[in-house]
Amino acid sequence: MASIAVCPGSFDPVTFGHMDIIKRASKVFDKVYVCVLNNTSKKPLFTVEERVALLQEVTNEFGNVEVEEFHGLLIDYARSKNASSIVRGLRAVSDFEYEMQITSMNRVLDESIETLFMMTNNQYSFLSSSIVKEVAKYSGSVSELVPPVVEEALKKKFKSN
Ligand code: COD
Repeated sequence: MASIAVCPGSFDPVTFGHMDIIKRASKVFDKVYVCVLNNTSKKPLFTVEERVALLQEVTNEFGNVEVEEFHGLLIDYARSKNASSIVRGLRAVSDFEYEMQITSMNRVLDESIETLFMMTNNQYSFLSSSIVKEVAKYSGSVSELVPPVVEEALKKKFKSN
């Protein structure tokens, strides 16, 4: 039976930190679904369609990765894909409390789907979409943090705002 995982997130926008987790998950699982979901505590800069398009472009090189959007509960999406696992990245201790909360809730909703954590690559331990947006907003260079296509999209977004 094929091993299937979901890498969920807001991806607003996708960064090298996200890509590192997706790439590593794609080596562990036969199939990885990257899913753009709504995080009610965040106000996104990019539309869902824009986030999906950027993710598709930058994960194209990984043959077993598919990008989709879902409007609903992550656990329902994972179930619909027959996924055995949800893969999340962990950065600092500050990520832990939030991750523990959503992992516990997801386990209450369906205990058969495991959440697995991958430690961030050291070089991306400080990296988040929020930091990228803040630097780009004030015209700083984000070329070390995101792929060129995302850098371009950020430039356009802040020019038109
Ligand atoms: N290094 C390693 N990992 C990283 C890095 C980095 N530099 N940056 C981000 N990551 C990881 C994050 O830890 C996360 O695992 C993933 O990449 C995505 O990150 P974000 O910030 O884009 O995504 P989040 O945390 O906003 O995603 C939250 C969800 C959208 C998954 C969540 O809100 C959700 O499941 N929403 C749907 C409704 C639902 O089911 N809620 C849960 C029930 S309580």
